Amino acid sequence: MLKTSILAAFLAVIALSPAYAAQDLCNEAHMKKMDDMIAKMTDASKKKEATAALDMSKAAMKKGDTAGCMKHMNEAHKAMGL
Ligand SMILES: [Cu+2]
Repeated sequence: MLKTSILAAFLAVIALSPAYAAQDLCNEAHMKKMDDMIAKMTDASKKKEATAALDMSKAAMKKGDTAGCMKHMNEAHKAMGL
């Protein structure tokens, strides 16, 4: 069940042009926005989770690893409740 919905979500992302989505989210402007949003989080453990995921996302972005950047970005979004 869970695997099926993850796969469905994954396919939906591909259908919606991953290049555009990655370009839209894996950049300095969005990272700044994420930092601001995380700074406003009130749940300490979720905040820590989001910060850790975003750090990994930034590291992947610097390496030019867009897939890794998006993977960790999604984890950060999830921790943020997005
Ligand atoms: Cu983001």
